[in-house]
Amino acid sequence: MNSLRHDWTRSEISALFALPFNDLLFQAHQLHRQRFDPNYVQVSTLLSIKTGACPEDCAYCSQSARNQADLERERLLPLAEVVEKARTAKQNGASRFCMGAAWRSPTDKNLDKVIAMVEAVQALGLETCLTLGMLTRAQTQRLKQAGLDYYNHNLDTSPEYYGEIITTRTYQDRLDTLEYVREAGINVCCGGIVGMGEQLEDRASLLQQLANLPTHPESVPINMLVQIEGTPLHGAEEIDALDFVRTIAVARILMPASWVRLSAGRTAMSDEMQALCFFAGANSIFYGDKLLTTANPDEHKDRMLFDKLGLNMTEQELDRTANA
Ligand code: SAM
Ligand code: DTB
Ligand code: SF4
Repeated sequence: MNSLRHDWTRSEISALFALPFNDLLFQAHQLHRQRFDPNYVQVSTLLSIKTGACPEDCAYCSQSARNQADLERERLLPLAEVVEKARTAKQNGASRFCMGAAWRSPTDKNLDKVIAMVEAVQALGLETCLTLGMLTRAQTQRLKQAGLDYYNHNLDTSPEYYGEIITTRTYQDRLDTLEYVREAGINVCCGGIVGMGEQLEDRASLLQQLANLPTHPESVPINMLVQIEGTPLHGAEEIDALDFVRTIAVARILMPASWVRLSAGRTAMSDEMQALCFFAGANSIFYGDKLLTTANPDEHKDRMLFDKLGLNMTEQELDRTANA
């Protein structure tokens, strides 16, 4: 099996994007089979535990106080409500529960409350994931002690395009938080968004940033922009479906041991497009009818898709020799 690389050059990545589609998908799928059961898709359910009124200016986001999206703001949810939602997610088949908050960074007081949520969700037998914005080193240590499994913090786009999307925090701020999460020994979930009007080179550059981190993120969410009225990116040029599939395939090739998550944007994708994404190496999704503030396909729809494709949400014993 190939060893993991952290020295991908831009021209190598651009060459992958330029491959004939069949050659790219074949290469990605072969690599996928070497390390993963190709018929298993891990499912996580999201919950927004604190919604809206965010001081950051992310141009895609419904939750930024600077955007004009029609959104009901909500303070930090009570513990009991979070536990109830997590219990339902588990009953519906989720293996991980991800809690997101519209903060630039959590205060230590808020972190205490979130830690109680992590402990309660874990006690239900679910893996836990948080996305709360920037963290300090000390905060990551506390989350590790609480037993947090994953922290999601996205690079969002290329360093070159970043200034068009966010001005209230730097790329380096994001890299710093990712470093603290990694140092603390929490699994890193880090990816980005495509379909924000970026060029193909920006997608190559984002994937280069991710693949050349000292350790690949264990989970790489590839979001397709959910266009939200009242945000600056409403009306942005949409990404071509096959270019989206190519982005998944290149992520799989650059980070062959990582879980590649087909994330936001699935309500706008056909079954056929999602099937190609799974073939290209996507092996996790968000499951349940809501992402943070926007719609996701409901459980029934996803179960039908999984049935049609013969995909499982439950991990089976993998005989690697049979898949090689
Ligand atoms: N406030 C925290 C932060 O930004 O780090 C955590 C929550 S934030 C909503 C988590 C991620 O969701 C963002 O980094 C972005 O990649 C993704 N996201 C937000 N709005 C999106 C949209 N409209 N379409 C696609 N992805 C989106
Ligand atoms: C990620 O990369 N995508 C998720 C999760 N991490 C937190 C969030 C998607 C949000 C989509 C827009 C919304 O529902 O507000
Ligand atoms: Fe705030 Fe996160 Fe939305 Fe940016 S992406 S506006 S930081 S909630």
